[in-house]
Amino acid sequence: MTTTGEERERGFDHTAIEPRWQAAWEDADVFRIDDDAEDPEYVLAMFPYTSGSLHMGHVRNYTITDAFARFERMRGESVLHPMGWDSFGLPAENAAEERDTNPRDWTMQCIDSMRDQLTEMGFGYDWEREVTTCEPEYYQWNQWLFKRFREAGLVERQGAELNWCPSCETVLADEQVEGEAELCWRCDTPIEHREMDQWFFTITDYAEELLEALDGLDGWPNNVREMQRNWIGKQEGASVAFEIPGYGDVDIFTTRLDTIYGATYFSLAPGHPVAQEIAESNEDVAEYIEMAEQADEDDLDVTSGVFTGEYAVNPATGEEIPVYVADYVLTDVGTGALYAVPAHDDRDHEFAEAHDIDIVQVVEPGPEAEVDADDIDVQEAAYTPDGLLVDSGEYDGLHSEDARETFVDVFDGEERTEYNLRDWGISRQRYWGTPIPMIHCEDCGYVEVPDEDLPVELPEFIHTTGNPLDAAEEWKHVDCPDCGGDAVRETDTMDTFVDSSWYFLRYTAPDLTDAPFDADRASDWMPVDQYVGGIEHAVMHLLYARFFTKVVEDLDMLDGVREPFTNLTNQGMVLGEDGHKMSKSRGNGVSPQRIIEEYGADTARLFIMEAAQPEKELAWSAEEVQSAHSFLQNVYTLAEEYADGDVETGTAGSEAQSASTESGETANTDIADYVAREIEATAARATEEYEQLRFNHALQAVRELVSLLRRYRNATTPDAEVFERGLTTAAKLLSPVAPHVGEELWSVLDNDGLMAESDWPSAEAPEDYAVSRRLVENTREDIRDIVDTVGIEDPQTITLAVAPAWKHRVVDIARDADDVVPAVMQNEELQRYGSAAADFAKELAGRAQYDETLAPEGELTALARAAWLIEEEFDADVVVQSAADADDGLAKKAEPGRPAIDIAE
Ligand code: ANZ
Ligand code: ZN
Repeated sequence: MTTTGEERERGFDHTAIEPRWQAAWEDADVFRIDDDAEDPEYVLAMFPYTSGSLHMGHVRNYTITDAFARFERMRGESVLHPMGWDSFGLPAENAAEERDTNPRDWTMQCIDSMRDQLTEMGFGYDWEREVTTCEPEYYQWNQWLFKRFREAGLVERQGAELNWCPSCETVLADEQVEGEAELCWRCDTPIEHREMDQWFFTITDYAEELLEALDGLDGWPNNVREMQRNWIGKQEGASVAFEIPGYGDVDIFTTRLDTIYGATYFSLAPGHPVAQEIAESNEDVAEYIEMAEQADEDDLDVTSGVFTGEYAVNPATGEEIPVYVADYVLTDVGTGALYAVPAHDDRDHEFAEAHDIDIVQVVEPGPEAEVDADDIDVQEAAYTPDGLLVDSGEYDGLHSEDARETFVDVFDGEERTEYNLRDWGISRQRYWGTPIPMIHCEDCGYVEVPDEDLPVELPEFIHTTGNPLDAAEEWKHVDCPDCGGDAVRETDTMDTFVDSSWYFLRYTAPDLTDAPFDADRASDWMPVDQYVGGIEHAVMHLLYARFFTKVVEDLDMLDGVREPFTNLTNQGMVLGEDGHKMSKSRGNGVSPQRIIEEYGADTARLFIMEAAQPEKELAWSAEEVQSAHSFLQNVYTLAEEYADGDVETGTAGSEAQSASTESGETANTDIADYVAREIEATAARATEEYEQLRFNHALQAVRELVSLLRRYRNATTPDAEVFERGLTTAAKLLSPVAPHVGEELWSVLDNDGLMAESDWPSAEAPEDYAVSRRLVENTREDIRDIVDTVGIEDPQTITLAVAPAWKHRVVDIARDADDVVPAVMQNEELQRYGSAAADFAKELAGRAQYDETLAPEGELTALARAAWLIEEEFDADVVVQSAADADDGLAKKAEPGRPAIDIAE
């Protein structure tokens, strides 16, 4: 123990300690993980887009994983906690334009400054595993994987609607189209929609597995799983052919085959081949299709459509129904054709009203329905639930569900499952992304860039209105790998979601030059145990990452890992003090930099973790930031005072074990026991909370422990060993969240090495902790009640008498007995207590439950240990007695779990 003797200013200076410990961690390689580590705990935060500066959302996200990683590491786990950069994307191109630089230099600058900010926050990453997606060392593997996917039949060229600026003659990303009027961001010309061929990953091949496997992801929030289910949108239905004379049979897809008798018109998507065929000889239809293709999806309402003059034959009724081409029918959903039933579908109803089409009811509510059949008027509104068939020929009275089954055979249909999920279009007409490794040759068509020519590196950035890659003449023109003739490179780059679909695999071997990741290591290290990030990625990123994982497993690059993330946590939003989402544009932002400078990283981290559980919204509060800061200073000051010998300590009981005691005083054993048990219990509770990522609860426990230590010090001469253990435990439990202060405390308390590398406190709650605590709390509560109701001004002595053993016996019997009184009366042992036992049994019989209690000796000990708290609270002496020692009158009132209380003034 160091005693300086002289008074000095207490507290820590965050500007001094934080950089110091950051350097110490770095020197000691605390966060490095060896390649040969076996199945480490994989803790991962979604890597940031390289905007140049961290915002509070990042800080929150990364504090969560860092605290959890540190917790696991101290518990003895080897922990993989890497960080990288999602560094491709359009904003870098815009920034480069604005600043007259190029996306690469701009991005690298952003990375450097963000890396510094992360370090200043005290986040501990294995920087040797840093992954940067805009480096050819990384993106070459996007290209390589693209080729493997293509070989596996998972890459297709399909038409897709793109934004086209007729003035700039270029395709625009959605982000480059501005406002309702949809103007080009550069020249303000209204954009057009053009159908163009694009590269797609056929994620729909995995739709069923992506859906099914969601059930097994029980470490994921339900809402995310539900969002993915909806996104995949499985529909079970049937396809049936309708004949359109002159054009042959046209397959429709329906989920309501039971309503086929009510079909009063037929609809084709503008892109349906039969619609196109009709357009050849029908100008109205041709015009409509042209218009629909130009328009944005949401521009047309559901009533938009054109009658073709053709009719389709309803196979159920033999009737001819008019054929429309309507934009609400989507070309790539189902078969792109449907029969419409205005009486039972809202959309069809609206369309029928607008086009004056018949509405024929064929389903009515069954007996189990809440509405009466007579109250339904399908002319007014569609009746959409299942029911009983009417006006359906020989099938009247059949239930919808049965009809759907029956009709598949009757109308020669086929059961068919459809998904809302579309294939993943990965083509982007911009520079700052992964070049798609394809070459187009007039003679050979699309030819892959051979593996040995990978990576296809990005050429120098060119300032231009269109896609810089289109302007990179030298880069663009190459020889065809097949025939050697003149050919052109694909100038589209990949969606940046490709980068983030497998970066978590690359962390296993970030420098590997002959494969995207180390297959054995990845198979061992994956899946990620705890993944933390924003809810905005609930669908796209998480679905694509799941898709990639399944594909690479099927390509034998991974073994036995079909899901990437076992546990997922979406951190809630950070709100400004005004209660709105914190954002630059609102001006309610708090910059992490400023908080670090003013209060230090630990304060920011502690505030964030105490203010709300990770999934909940967090409202910024300057006051609470201040309070977090004070708490850290107070803990630190208490430790310093102890270290400086300003806390007078002694040794409890006879077994003097603390060599650090200088004063040689005797400390009260009961109190020391009490505090020691609270220390253990706190460690147990905090551990459990950390495991569940309920950091705020864990920290609450730490705060309680610290205030107990302070009371301990004020109430008596603390036992040195117990007091120091309390401080050390509090420091350790605090350190995942406030690691710099943790280290500082560790060294103030005279320990060697780093706290980050020390062991987590043992996490077993002491024996009978919960029951003892309840006994003490109830007793204190009862004393307060008595003092209040009786109006005792100045209590002198509080006597507590615990119940005798026989009463415990009665409770034990009551606990198991159906009929308490007879069960007690029949007990031989208890008979000698006569009417007292009977009375007590009668009293118990009226109660609903019997809490677990301690044996009489246990109660005596527990109350004796806690007597000091009662003495402190009521400023009175406390006497704890067994039933035998107590006054008869008092002892009689004692019950198990509820000592009798006498208060003398
Ligand atoms: C007849 C019918 C009658 C339908 C009825 C519904 C209700 P949901 O409803 O979301 O499960 N459909 C089929 N192909 C389509 C396409 N390419 N574009 C737009 N809609 C299409 O989706 C299934 C229903 O969507 C199908 O069932 C079909 O309309 C329509 F009382 O067929 B239904
Ligand atoms: Zn060729």
